[in-house]
Order: sequence, then C-alpha cells, then structure tokens
Amino acid sequence: MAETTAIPIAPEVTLLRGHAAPTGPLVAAIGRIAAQAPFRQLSTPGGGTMSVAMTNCGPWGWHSDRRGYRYVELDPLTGARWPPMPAPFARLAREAAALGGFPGFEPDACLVNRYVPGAQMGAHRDWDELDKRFPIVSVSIGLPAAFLWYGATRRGRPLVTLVEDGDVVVWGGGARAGFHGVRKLQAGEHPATGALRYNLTFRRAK
Ligand code: MD3
Ligand code: FE
Repeated sequence: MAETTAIPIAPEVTLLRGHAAPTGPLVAAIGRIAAQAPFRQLSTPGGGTMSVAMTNCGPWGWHSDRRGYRYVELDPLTGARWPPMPAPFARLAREAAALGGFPGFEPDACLVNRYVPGAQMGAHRDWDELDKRFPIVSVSIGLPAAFLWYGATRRGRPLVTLVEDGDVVVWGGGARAGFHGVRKLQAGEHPATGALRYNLTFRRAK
C-alpha cells in the first residue's frame, strides 16, 4: 500500500487521497459481487426510486423499500446471502480507518454504490448502524464527484470536496452524525470504470 497524506476536511473527517489506488482490482471484485448480487435501484419509504444503483457484500447488506431502511442478511432480490467481503476490501477499510484515527475497525457490511451521469445522493446521514462509535470508510472509484458535507444539520451551505478515483474518506466520532451527500455526477470517461463512478462504504452494521 502506498503511503498517503491524511487531509482533515472537517473535525473527525479525513481524506486519504489516492489511498485505494490502483482501483482496477477493486473494479474487478465489484464485477464478481454484482454477478451474484445484481445492482438494483432501491425504493424509498417515501415512494421514490434512488438514482444510485446498489448492491452489497459482507454479512449484512443495506436495504431500502416502502417499509424503511435496514440491514438484511439475505439479498431480497435473490433470497441468497450477500457475497462475502473480499479480504482486500476488509484490509483496506481497516487500514484506512486506523489512518483516520479509528483503529480496530472490522466492517461487517460493504454497500456498493454505482453512479451513472445524472445520479446523485441527497443530504442524509448513515444512521441505521447499531453502534455509532464505529467510523464509516468510503472509497471512490472511477469518475470524479463532488462530496457535500453539511455537518450537524442538513440546512446551510455544504463544504464541497472533489473526490477522485482511489480517494478514501474516513469519518467517525462526532462526525459520525454528519449530514452528507453527493452532487449529480457529470458525464465523463475513466480508464478504470468507463462512464461510471462506484463508491464503497464500509460499515459496522451490528
Ligand atoms: C465525508 N455514499 O452510501 S460516502 C452512502 O459517494 C453515501 O456514494 C456516498 O453517502 C457515495 O451512504 C458518499 C459519504 C460521504 C459523503 C460526503 C462527505 C462522506 C463525506 C463529505 C465530506 C466528508
Ligand atoms: Fe451516506
């Protein structure tokens, strides 16, 4: 693993620029995960459909439908367990968390997001996990995107950080409750992913 500069972008939010590069092996692993647990656009409790397509690997997978948001052990689409978390994914998450100031992180869920141009993620916080003392680790792959950090409230102007292929963001502690989102993806071409962006978010769900 290349050494990385840890850039604090807000209290307890650390950007590890390029820490997950090269991302080719991650893209290949995503392809194997999606062959077992296909990407799908989830419904929200409000009746909408998310523009980001999702799948999961690891013991627990994040799911949304008319009944709400929750972690499930079986993929509702196939009835099967989620594909196992590849060992290099778990190692990347653990090492990044430690660099971000959160040693001892062992994720049991990895949400895989797939963005096409025009897809976006509105301001929200990741709040379906049992123990909020664990951080979240996010890995950006492919086309660049604008991360939006709102902090304690979803009102007001967010801090905008451009994240690129291989960038890793770790947030925990007080920032664990922070509202965040992703601005609408712009069209482009990336050697690792073509016209797409992927994001891995590693969580401790249970
Ligand atoms: C830290 N995913 O799946 S990671 C999610 O890129 C989710 O797909 C996003 O939010 C994605 O729940 C982003 C989280 C994130 C977003 C913005 C930030 C972390 C941030 C801005 C500043 C610092
Ligand atoms: Fe989130």
